[in-house]
Amino acid sequence: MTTRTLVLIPGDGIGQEVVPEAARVLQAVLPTLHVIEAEAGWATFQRDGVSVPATTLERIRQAGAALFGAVQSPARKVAGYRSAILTMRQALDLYANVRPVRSLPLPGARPNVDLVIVRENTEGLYVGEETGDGETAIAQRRITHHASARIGRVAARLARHRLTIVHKANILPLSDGLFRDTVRTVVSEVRPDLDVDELLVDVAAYHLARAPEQFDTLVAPNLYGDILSDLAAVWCGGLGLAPSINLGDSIAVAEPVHGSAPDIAGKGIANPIAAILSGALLCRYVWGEAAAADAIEQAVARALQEGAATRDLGGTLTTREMTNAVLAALEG
Ligand code: GGG
Repeated sequence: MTTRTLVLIPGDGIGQEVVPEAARVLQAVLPTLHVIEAEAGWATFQRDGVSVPATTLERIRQAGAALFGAVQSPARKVAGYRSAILTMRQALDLYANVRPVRSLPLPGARPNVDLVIVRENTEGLYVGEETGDGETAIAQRRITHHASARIGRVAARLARHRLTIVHKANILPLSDGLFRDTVRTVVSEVRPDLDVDELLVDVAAYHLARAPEQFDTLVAPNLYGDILSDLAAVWCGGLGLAPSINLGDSIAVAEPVHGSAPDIAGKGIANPIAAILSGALLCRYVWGEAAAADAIEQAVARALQEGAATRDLGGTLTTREMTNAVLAALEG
């Protein structure tokens, strides 16, 4: 029997509540899963002066898989601080952020949405190179052939029949043009069967809001992918239900798309579904356990169908009760 190790990194705010619950579900489908804990986030920085301790990075490297909760970063510059999630993505070269958006059985939800946003995860505006003198501020936005080619390969691998390249090359012909052209070339080499098209990011936002069913897989530079995936999360029932996974070549960190939600942190009412579904992505993309991933996803759908909902979905369940409903559906 394979023994796998998962590093749990709850992080800030509701990450502390949803990550242990997601681990319970993972251990129900993979009973031999070995779970260890590690720290990262704003609270870690305030205590230790570093947002991601070297021991955390080392544990993730050794295990190859982690489940991260959420991070809360201050909206002002703090000397020496760098966001924990950005640090992990860059230090571990987690270059692809994969965000599936699938309709869930919720009252009033939109049916037939089943799309994936593949977001470049290491460059764009997130290189974090800003200068400013109080009068003018400049942020570097870097696009490279190397990063565009490898995100193109991931998107080509994940797309079923259609791949939409998102860019703004009419305004940024050098940078977004490089992204678009590189992805197109790579995809035509590795998946000549795919139907490849492209949309300006603003047009992509319009179509994602108007007719999300038409999309299969979208690939986008970092910031566009971030914004579009939050927009698209509306269609799976909201951010509390939206999973994601950061993939490198041999390391992965899954994380719910939502943040630390300080307004409800500590109350035990945060929705654990996004974290639970992020665990399913580890099963599918990292451990090759497609049956376990399917089981988790189907149990979540059944629990929601049977009326289970945490308070942010208008229900009355606590975080633990929602997880218990998923566990019961797994057994049922
Ligand atoms: N689980 C994703 C998450 O925590 N998102 C919030 C986020 O990225 N905040 C920006 C930051 O604090 O670095």
